[in-house]
Amino acid sequence: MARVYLALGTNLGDRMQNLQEAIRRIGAAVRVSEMSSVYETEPWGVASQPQFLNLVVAGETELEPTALLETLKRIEKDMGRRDEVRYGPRVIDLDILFYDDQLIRNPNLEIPHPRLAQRRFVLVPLAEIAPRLVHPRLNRTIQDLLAQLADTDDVRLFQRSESINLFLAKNS
Ligand code: PH2
Ligand code: MG
Ligand code: MG
Repeated sequence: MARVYLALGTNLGDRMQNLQEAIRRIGAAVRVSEMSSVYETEPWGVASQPQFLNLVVAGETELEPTALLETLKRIEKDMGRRDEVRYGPRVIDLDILFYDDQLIRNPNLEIPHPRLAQRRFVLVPLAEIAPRLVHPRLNRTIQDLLAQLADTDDVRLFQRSESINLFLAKNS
């Protein structure tokens, strides 16, 4: 059993609905035990696109890293994601941030996620659920990484995690 942290992002269609549907589907592969609030965030990479909603979840899985990656890609595809512009708009994006404290670098998968320490839209929700988690490559806590971060892009609380939990409980 491995402990994993996943980042979710969406900026097309009904964004809250996309997050809820993705979390429901992820539940078949990962027993989600923690969930951050939802944040509305300035697009990073490609500026002229809608604002994103982002959140982070943590949970336990029996899947190996590559099997987890395949599962997440399958969910993205099934939810209507198409091959698109790098950093451009998307219905749903599911990224593996951490898999236990494993360090993985191959052409298809890098864990920890290579850009997480540069992104406020990941570090802010991650710091909400795991401020003292140590990044196993950088050997720094999430709250340290956030405190040192240069990225000043806007990350605003959109919906508190308690209300999402209520929504999920109602719909499961
Ligand atoms: N995802 C991207 C590109 N840019 N910007 C924000 N704010 N949030 C994202 O999730 C995001 C992004 C590609 O994965
Ligand atoms: Mg991404
Ligand atoms: Mg991705």
